[in-house]
Formats: sequence, C-alpha cells, structure tokens
Amino acid sequence: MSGQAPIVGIIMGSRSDWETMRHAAETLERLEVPHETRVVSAHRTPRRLYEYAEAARGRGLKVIIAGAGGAAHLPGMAASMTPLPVLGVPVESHALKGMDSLLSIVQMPGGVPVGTLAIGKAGAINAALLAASILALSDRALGSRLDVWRAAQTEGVPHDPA
Ligand code: RP5
Repeated sequence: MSGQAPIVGIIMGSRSDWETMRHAAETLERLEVPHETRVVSAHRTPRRLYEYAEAARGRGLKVIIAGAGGAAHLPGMAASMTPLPVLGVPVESHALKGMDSLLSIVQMPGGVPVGTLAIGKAGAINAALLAASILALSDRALGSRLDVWRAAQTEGVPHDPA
C-alpha cells in the first residue's frame, strides 16, 4: 500500500516463493492493510534476516508473515528474534510437495511460537486473513472490511454444483 507505513511484513526465502506469497500480499491489498514484501533467506542471507527481525517492531510492524520452502527455517528463525506474532507459510517444494516445508515450520520448540498455515496458496491467503484478524482487534474499520470480505465469500458460493 503506497503512502502508509507498513504494519505487516511479508518475507520469503526466495524470489521463487513469490508465486505463492503474492496471494498473501494481494489479500492484504484487498483489505487495505499496509504491508511490505521482502526476500530474506535464513540460509543465504542470514545477516539480512537478523537485521530485519531485530528492527521489525521498532519500524512499526505488528505481524510478520514468513513463507519458505524445503528446509524452511525462515519463520522459526524470525520468531526467535522478534516478539511480534509470526505466521509461517509452507511453500510447496518440488521434491517433497511441501511436506518438508510444513514439518520444518510447524514443529517449533515450546517457547518460540510460529502460527503455521496450510501448504501453498491457501496458507498464504489464510496467513493474510489471520494477520488482518489480529490487527482488527484494535482496528474497528479493518474489522468491518473483514466482515464484508467474509460476506462476499459466502455470497460467492453457488448452490448448484454444475
Ligand atoms: C528456500 O528454498 C526458499 O524459501 C525456496 O522455497 C526454496 C528454493 O529456493 P530457490 O532455490 O528457488 O531460490 O530457501
């Protein structure tokens, strides 16, 4: 969102994750939630990850959505370095269809939580909706926009299967 300081940070391990993570960005766009998108790799750019996570709260971010595939350590490492809620999106990998990503993200040790979503597009969309729900606790206008979004979704489900 142009002009407004981002309150959600969407990070991903590689540009190749964008095809999945763009669904999180597009969902936040529709809900008018200011956000930013960055490539931050736990393995290839560890210093960038450290600097991003350390500075996140101070820059005004309120929720981080982190997507990664394979040995998907990005969400957990981000969560280890920021008190902000971190929502993890397992990106579908070629070799193991995202099961590797899911298991890498979901099984965090007690004390460092990551809210893990579904593999792929559904997870990216739901991460954005969950971030919006968290933010809506203290933003009534956003809560109303979420209500409208849900109503439209319900309205869009046909009765007739064919
Ligand atoms: C992970 O490795 C990324 O999150 C991505 O899902 C996966 C493959 O990355 P590329 O080799 O396509 O850059 O770190």
